[in-house]
Amino acid sequence: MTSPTHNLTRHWQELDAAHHIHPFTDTAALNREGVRVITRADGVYLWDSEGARLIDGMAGLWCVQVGYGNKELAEAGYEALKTLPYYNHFFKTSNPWTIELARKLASLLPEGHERVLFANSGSEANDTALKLIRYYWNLKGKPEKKIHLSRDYAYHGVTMAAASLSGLTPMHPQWDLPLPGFQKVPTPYWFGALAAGYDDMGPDEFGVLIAQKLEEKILALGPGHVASFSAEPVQGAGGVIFPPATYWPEVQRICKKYDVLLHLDEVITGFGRTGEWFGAQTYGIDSDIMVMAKGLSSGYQPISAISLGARMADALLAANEELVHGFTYSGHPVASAVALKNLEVMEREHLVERVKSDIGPTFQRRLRETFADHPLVGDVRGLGLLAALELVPEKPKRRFFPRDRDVGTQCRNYCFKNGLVMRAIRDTMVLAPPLVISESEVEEIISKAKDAIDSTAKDLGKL
Ligand code: PXG
Repeated sequence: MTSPTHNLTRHWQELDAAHHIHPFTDTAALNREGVRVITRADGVYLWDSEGARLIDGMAGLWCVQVGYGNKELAEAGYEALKTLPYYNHFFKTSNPWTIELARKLASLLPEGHERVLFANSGSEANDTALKLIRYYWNLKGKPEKKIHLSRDYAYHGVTMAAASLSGLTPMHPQWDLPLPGFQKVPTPYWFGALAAGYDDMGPDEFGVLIAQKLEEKILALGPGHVASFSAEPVQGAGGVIFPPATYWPEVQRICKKYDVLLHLDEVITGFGRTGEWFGAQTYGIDSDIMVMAKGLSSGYQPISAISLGARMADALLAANEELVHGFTYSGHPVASAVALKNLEVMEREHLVERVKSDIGPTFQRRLRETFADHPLVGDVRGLGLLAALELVPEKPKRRFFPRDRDVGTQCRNYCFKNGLVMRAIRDTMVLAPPLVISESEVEEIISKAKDAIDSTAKDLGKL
């Protein structure tokens, strides 16, 4: 490709505006502004076509665990492309990379999860999981167990079923969703509890209260009608919501009591983000079915997986019939080769241990040292390399700015201007950097984030 020049940027912006419709974007508005064209990346940095460098505090979309520019992953993909660029698993066939990947995942997953299916995205994996849940209850002679419960603020993807499962309400009206049979329960978002109308109480008490809302919902619907409860161990795109310690034990008790399958969405929390391989391990969650994507290949290739706990795997195999499901690209050899290499690199470099006991704690400590007393920051929360800063009008009140002030977007715009990618979810600023980030890069993120938050605070007359 020609080296980027000013004219090339304009050229790409015009072509993009003429032909490309963007995800989760007002494309008409973007076309007036002109898109930013990212041309290369290395480590934790991105460069655009104007030569501007950005430090990526979001690991792409929460996925680039090993950082950008890892040659081993690139070479693994190239080797597979040369050797077996495509073949499928439909005709009683398989390939070495997918087989090895399935085995590797079984060794990393929580106990009991010995078998996996592959897909190409988190949405497809969740869609598949819901089909398998429906199939399970049909096999068990309980076809009336069909309702899928999930939480407010959940993000599970965009297919018809995954969007129905999602609890971010703006995801529904354009498509007449949710589909029938999808119902929501509240989220254990303690920081937002007062604003949502709950009484003032500590996180532990709140965790139990919200778990019990799940129980109330199951009882109201009738346990005989409820198929599953779906949840992210820590809610990501909904606002980086860490559950109080009391929440997951209570949820598990309730799911067991009413025979409701527990479907864990590990798309963000999987592959080291919270300091263990999976959020299930961080929170001690015993699930029936898990989905993973993103960090599985560090985003280098589209690939996702669904793992089955013993109960579901046994039922599926005991059925002794064709599983009428699968994608052309399920277990793609190139994606599998890259994912396998990604897991090898993560293990060899001890990236998960690093998040747990080295860079993760440093990141968390430095965020708290820098922002705990900041006049605009009402909460600093996080674990491993996942964190959120709540921008609030008045601390320590746990109240929010009016939505139309769009303080988060204002802050995010300052971040981009300062060369930092930090995401705003409502007025919650979110960080999830690559797991290979160094201490000095953490300092760079924190200093750029502080500049942006200071500038936002000044605009609001708070500094
Ligand atoms: N589950 C979770 C928990 C996710 O975060 C998906 C499923 C869907 O994965 P696919 O591969 O179908 O996109 C996700 C994806 C954001 C953002 O802005 C987050 C996601 C995707 C796009 C944007 O935070 N998460």
